[in-house]
Amino acid sequence: MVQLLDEDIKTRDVLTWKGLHLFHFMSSSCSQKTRIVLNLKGLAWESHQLALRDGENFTDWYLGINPRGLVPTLVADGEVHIESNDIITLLEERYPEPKLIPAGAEDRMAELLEHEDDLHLDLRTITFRFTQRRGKQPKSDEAMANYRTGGTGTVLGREDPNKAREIAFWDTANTTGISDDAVRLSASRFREALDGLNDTLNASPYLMGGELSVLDVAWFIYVNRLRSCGYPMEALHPALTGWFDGLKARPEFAKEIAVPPEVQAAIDDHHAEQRREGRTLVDVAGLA
Ligand SMILES: N[C@@H](CCC(=O)N[C@@H](CS)C(=O)NCC(=O)O)C(=O)O
Repeated sequence: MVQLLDEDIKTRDVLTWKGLHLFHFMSSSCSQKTRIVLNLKGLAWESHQLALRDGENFTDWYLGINPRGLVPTLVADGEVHIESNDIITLLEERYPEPKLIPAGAEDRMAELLEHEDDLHLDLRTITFRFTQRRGKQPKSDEAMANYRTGGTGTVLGREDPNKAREIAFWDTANTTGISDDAVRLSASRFREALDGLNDTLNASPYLMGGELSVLDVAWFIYVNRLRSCGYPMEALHPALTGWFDGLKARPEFAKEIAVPPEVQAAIDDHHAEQRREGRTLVDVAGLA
């Protein structure tokens, strides 16, 4: 669990906040995951939206509560929690109804969520190439300069290696761009993971058996993003399609993944160009 220690937190005003406050971004996958769990549990929370593309997650204020500069962050009665999977696990512990981690499966769930989180940079790699155009330099020099120096740089009292990994990702995206090799590697990791999920769903309605769990929420979000990037989900992993459509029909899920028409138009336009150039996700990753 990543509940920040007092020494990790530079932005002190949140320490007196009451109730649940979520810092998030509408189309961020990890934010969507957290919001769906809040919806399923019927919890009231205060929304604090950050515009990632304007660098609002790299300000001194925000780095003061999330030294990694990532969304989401949950402030719960003055405690600061980061990492979406830790946040949803915390919500499950504190608000056990409806149950979203089967009794006795807590350790197994932690492992499965870790596996999902390990693929997060792969999701970002694919997202930045295959949703709307991101421009030659997705993060401005000013945002990156703030990012490098802002916040304590520590998580749980120790210098945070994740921040260096994030900086390396953005430096690559800003300079050489996301390469075809990186796309191929990320897509092959997903293909393997999704094959496994497809086998599970051939045998049971949900990823942990007969009941919905946080694992379904986490993978629903990934599957949604990959589909919108042009990943051939139905052709490669057909069991995931019925599972996905069933979840998408639920309002708690549907409202969190709604895409504004102008964003959808920008994605469609980018895909049309990629089709003309033979540079779709299927083409680049050889997924056909
Ligand atoms: N492991 C983290 C990953 C969080 C993450 O990477 N969030 C993305 C949005 S989905 C983000 O904040 N990206 C920063 C940016 O795009 O500037 C978690 O699960 O919370």
